[in-house]
Amino acid sequence: MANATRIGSRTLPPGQRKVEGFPRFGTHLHKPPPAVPDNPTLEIGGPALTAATTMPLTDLDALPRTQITADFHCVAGWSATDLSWEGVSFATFYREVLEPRVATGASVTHLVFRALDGYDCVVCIEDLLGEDVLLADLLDGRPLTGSHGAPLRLVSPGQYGFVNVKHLCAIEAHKQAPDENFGAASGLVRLAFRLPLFRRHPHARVWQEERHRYLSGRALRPVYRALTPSIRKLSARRAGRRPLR
Ligand SMILES: Nc1nc2c(c(=O)[nH]1)N[C@H]1C(S)=C(S)[C@@H](COP(=O)(O)O)O[C@H]1N2
Ligand SMILES: [Mo]
Repeated sequence: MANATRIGSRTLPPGQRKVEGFPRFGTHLHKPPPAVPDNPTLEIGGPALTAATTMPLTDLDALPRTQITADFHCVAGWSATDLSWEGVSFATFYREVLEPRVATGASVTHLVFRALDGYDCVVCIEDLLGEDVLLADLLDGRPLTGSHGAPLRLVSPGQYGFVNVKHLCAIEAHKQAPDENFGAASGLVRLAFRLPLFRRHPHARVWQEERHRYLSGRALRPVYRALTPSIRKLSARRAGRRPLR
């Protein structure tokens, strides 16, 4: 699934429905997008690395760039089609930035992606090294807006939207599965994400319909779908447009 150029029918993964455009969506709900610092950075750290470091995002300019066109699938059941992303392939970033810092004898199993709005997500290393996974700073040729993750976001089209962390500010490398923090926007949302109903699937692959850690993705379709309109409404109300520069 490197590139969403489709041959034949325009299929969506099981249980997904196409939406028009690309809505702002997420556990940030009613909050406006976080402010982007003047000189944005990425904190690089975690127990698998020898030392933590702060990397200015401008350091990414030294790495080769990649462009993909892909559909975007939210676990709640909507899909936005034909989005064009540009940035640095995560595999390249891993090879050039993280791998040289891995402690001798340590092997990285999970990465934690943290965002300026407090959101985070744990992702297994094997799900991140495919050609279609990007640290993206451009959407349809323009710098990411506040709605879609300025200044930098993870894009992993083969995994549900919740893996695609917006507003990245830190990446941690771990030697074993870390605890999930559910760093969502508000106390209530944080509580909700601790409920069994929302336990994230560790791989969250869209074609396998891995919507949930324990429950069948298919069975959950109507539940998640029922929540979608209210989340969309809340998220849209405070959607901002804060470009990267
Ligand atoms: N920082 C941050 N990233 C996030 C979220 C969030 O609330 N905060 N929500 C996730 C969810 S559930 C989805 S579906 C996508 C939505 O991306 P979009 O708002 O660009 O459509 O962002 C994901 N990444
Ligand atoms: Mo989502």
